[in-house]
Amino acid sequence: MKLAVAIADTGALASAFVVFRGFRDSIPKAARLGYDGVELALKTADEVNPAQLTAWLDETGMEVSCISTGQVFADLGLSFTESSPERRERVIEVFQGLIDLAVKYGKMVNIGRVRGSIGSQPREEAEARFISVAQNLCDYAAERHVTLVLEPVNRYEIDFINNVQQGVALLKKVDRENLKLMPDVFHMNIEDTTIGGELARHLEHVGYLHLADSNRLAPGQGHTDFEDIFDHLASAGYDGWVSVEILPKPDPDTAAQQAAHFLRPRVDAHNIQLQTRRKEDAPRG
Ligand code: LER
Ligand code: MN
Repeated sequence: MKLAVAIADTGALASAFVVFRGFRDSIPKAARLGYDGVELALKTADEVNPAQLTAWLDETGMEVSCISTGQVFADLGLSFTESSPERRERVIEVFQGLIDLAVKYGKMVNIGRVRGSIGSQPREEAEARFISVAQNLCDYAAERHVTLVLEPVNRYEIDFINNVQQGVALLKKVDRENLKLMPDVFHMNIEDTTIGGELARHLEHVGYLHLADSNRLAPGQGHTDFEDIFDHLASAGYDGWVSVEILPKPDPDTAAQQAAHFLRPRVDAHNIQLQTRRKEDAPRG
């Protein structure tokens, strides 16, 4: 398991849901706090200068965990369930650029609110449009060894795919191996029957995790039971990224520091548990 924090560059909308802004400063800052990587919130691939980004990553030993796409929805106003074919073409084009970038950075691209909503259209129509765009992009991504991760988001933000079970059902309809889920425990606290239990039950579909406490502050600052979540992740053997996506409160530095202070020891203990189990399970001889 590796630990990341969500960041955007300086030009991102104020609504971009990240802890730090400005790649140049936040990558070394996150490294100093003990994170293994950064999740990049992008709108289009040309926001990144690859030579520059690679230099900042190499200098700090950091990785990109995932490219997140909330700004494709919030800033560009695009979504997979759009009724206009031209606008669906445009979202495919933007995602192809982000998938190309992910080949070098993280090998993972998220689908959050950009999946779109049902609104007043018949559910089957919206779902069929989502499936067609998702299949098209999964096939493009598979050739490049990139995985797409669909994030269930709570009902107060969107009306399509609110919990993990709904996410799994849609994954089965899309039927592509490189489409996984990105559960966010903040949304799960609102929508799912349990958090740890649901994660463990559907672990084969989980590609990535967003962590925040019940109040969307740093883990440890609310009432989410992270001991239970980590116990379930350990017994199910989760070995992917966990990424801190929290409100930058009381300020970005304090929030990122609180999250790292709470999570770093738990991630390290989790990795020791996985290693020990692997040794015990290895054939003797
Ligand atoms: C995005 O990862 C997310 O969790 C959404 O709630 C942002 O609006
Ligand atoms: Mn999230």
